[in-house]
Amino acid sequence: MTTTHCRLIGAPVDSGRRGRGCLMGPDAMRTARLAEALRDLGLSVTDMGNISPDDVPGGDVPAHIHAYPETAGWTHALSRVARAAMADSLPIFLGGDHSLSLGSVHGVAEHAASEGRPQFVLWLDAHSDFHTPDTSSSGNMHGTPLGYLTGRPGFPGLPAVTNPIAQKNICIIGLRSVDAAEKEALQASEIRRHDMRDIDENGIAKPLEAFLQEVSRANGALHVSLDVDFLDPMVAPAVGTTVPGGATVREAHLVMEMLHDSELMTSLDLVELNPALDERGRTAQLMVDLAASALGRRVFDRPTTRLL
Ligand code: Z70
Ligand code: MN
Ligand code: MN
Ligand code: MN
Repeated sequence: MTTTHCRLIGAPVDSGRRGRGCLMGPDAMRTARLAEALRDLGLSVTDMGNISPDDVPGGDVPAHIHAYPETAGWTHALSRVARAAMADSLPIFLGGDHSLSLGSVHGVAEHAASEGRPQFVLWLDAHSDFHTPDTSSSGNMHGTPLGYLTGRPGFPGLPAVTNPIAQKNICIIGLRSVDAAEKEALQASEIRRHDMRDIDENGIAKPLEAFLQEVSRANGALHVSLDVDFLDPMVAPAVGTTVPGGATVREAHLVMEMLHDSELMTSLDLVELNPALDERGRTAQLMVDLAASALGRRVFDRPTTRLL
């Protein structure tokens, strides 16, 4: 088996919401020894350092949209870096708020299209992030990446979405805060969505396994976007948008372990970590430990993978 090469790409994006602090996320995860944890698993790891946004004009969006040109600049830079990194590695994007994924997923989807593979996205989040600038009531662009990536209109000045993610290729797990406009659009879409009630009733493994089967059958590329607020704020306090009732440490590790067993994950975002709100670095450490599980850390090896 070939050694996985991981590229850590720091993207201190702080323009996707009004509160400050996500720009410290990449260094908090470095401090929690992300690179070392992955090397301990036998992976080769290159830390690319932090990237910077392009200088672009943005575009004509509603006046209440916060810092649109800056987010547009990040999207252009991230898309380019993501696409390049896919050529020889499994990129891990260290955020930064969730507007980071406007660019990271745009870039990985272009790479998948160049290989003739369908792109799939697993969105682990309390929120659906399916707004467009026109439907957003908060004006925060971190609530819009799935809207943009599926090709919804209203994102002037961002890279053209020439390879939109098919709605049926997206699975959101962890939902417990969805705005009215998003709910309507989601219900009219083919996006797979699992709220916390669904997880409580059926467990987290079954919906994930069904989705992974689809990715496998289609020989798809799989991008995983892990928002800190997927987790319960009791275990992951370092996030601006806390919503009670989130995933447990055990549920989150199970998701990550199943992802590794599936051998399907091709790229990963770790987003929304706000170290200014953390307690002695525990949320940063949890994000690092979850990434390690996704890349193969185990208590004990298991004889077969779930997908076989
Ligand atoms: C809300 C909005 C959001 C993340 C919060 C919240 C969006 N729907 N996204 N935290 N990651 O402002 O649009
Ligand atoms: Mn490839
Ligand atoms: Mn999010
Ligand atoms: Mn969220």
